[in-house]
Amino acid sequence: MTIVSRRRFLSSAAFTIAAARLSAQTKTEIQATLAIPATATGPQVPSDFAGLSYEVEQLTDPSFFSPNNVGLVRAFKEIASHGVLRTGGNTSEFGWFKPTPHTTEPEHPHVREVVGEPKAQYYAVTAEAVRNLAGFLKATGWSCIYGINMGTNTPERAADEAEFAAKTLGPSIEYFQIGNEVDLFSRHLRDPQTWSAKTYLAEWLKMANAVAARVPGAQFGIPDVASQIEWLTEIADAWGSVEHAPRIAALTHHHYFGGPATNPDVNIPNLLKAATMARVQATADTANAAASKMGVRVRMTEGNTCYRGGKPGVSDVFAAALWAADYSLLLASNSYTGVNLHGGTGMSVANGLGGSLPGDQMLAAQGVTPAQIASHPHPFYTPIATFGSEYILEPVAYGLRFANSFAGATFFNAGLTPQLQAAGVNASAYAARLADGTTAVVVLNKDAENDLALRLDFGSGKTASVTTETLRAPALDSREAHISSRAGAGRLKDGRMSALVPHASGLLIRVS
Ligand code: BDP
Repeated sequence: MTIVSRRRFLSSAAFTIAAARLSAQTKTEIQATLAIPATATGPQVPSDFAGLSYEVEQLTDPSFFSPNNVGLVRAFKEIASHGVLRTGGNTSEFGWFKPTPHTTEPEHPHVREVVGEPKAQYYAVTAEAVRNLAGFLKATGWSCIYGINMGTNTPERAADEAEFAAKTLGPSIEYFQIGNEVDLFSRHLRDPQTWSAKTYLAEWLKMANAVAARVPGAQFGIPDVASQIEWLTEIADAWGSVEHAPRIAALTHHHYFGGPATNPDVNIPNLLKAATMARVQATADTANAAASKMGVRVRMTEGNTCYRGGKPGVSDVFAAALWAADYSLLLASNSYTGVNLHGGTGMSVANGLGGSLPGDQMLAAQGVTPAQIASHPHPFYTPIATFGSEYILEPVAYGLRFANSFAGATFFNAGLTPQLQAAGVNASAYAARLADGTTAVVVLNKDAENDLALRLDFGSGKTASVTTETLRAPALDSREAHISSRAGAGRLKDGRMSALVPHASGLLIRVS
């Protein structure tokens, strides 16, 4: 039996009371039977499905994404042996490429300053940082989606940076992403009277074509919207009449459950309820319709539990692990090529949000001491937290890691989740044929009270040995997560087996 764990203790009185309440609820057991089909006809999950998203500002410290930053290299590999790092975020609109130490900062076009929106503070991306990133990606076995400033950049400078990045990173670049959350540019970077999917596309094409002229074979993700998913539809509709269309690798968008931290609706019950994943599904339906028109797949390039830096007690607890596993598998089962959970250092994310995190202000207003505040990861949603010189996997990263057992798998088109919900338990289930030919089922019991007594039917006559993995913690609001695996967990009898999935836990069953 192997166990990997993340344990940090609850520190504030408020959380302790909440924990007692959540774990004192009475439990019942709900029975359900799931039949697993014999042939896998659903979407194929890329082997590098798992992803993380970081701010471009993170590159201002060339020692961060560096092969010498062994703690971070190890943390990435603990999440997935192959994954995709995306650089972007609010700070990407203020990044400028500095090819030599003597290059002076250029004039930055297009800036409007708006109260409440991040101030224009510019970040130099040096050649050294890009070279170190190349070494970091080699050391981790990951590749990257390379984010380029659109908000305050020129086509020529975008092309200079892309050319250097392509040369330096080689096959480690999956594709370029020009612009972050471009649907929000009307708030702070462009004229709200004229900004639209149409004006965006015209501007984007100039930059992308300037890049493509200098980087043969360059591919792009587009449009990386925050929430206006209809922009994907508009772009797909307009695409047929685009002359000299650059090569598109994926349609991209973001999706956070909610936010900001001060919003009382951002809480554990809402995070885990079925309607939360129904919203993810609705977004995926629109995105997929647009993508199939363009002959590409979709990637969720940035998302997490709670925007504007996350919410303590929601983003950094075990509930976030169950959310992340469900979110990732739901998108994988919708043909997404991957999911990038946003995070990084507190400073890099705060810089993109006007200098501070609402979650910190919330804790301070509750009288939480500075030492207790510092015991939380910053930003609160980050999958990999920085505590001094240590990199720690947070519960949300355990959810991504748990979902990553489906990397390289092919889904059975089974529709299992509605069957569990119909039985009266708030749980999700996914089944796939794994890359090694074994059949796997993941059940995420997000129910705060009900245990799930599951009967699985893999088809009569089959006998096979069973391996399990569990994702669990003492309570939904525990600041910890554990994944433990057990080989020889049982055998199928005439194709059938039973399993108990306790409330607030995940179970992976592999039969081979
Ligand atoms: C997105 C931005 C990212 C932020 C994040 C947040 O792309 O830079 O850090 O949301 O609000 O809007 O936490």
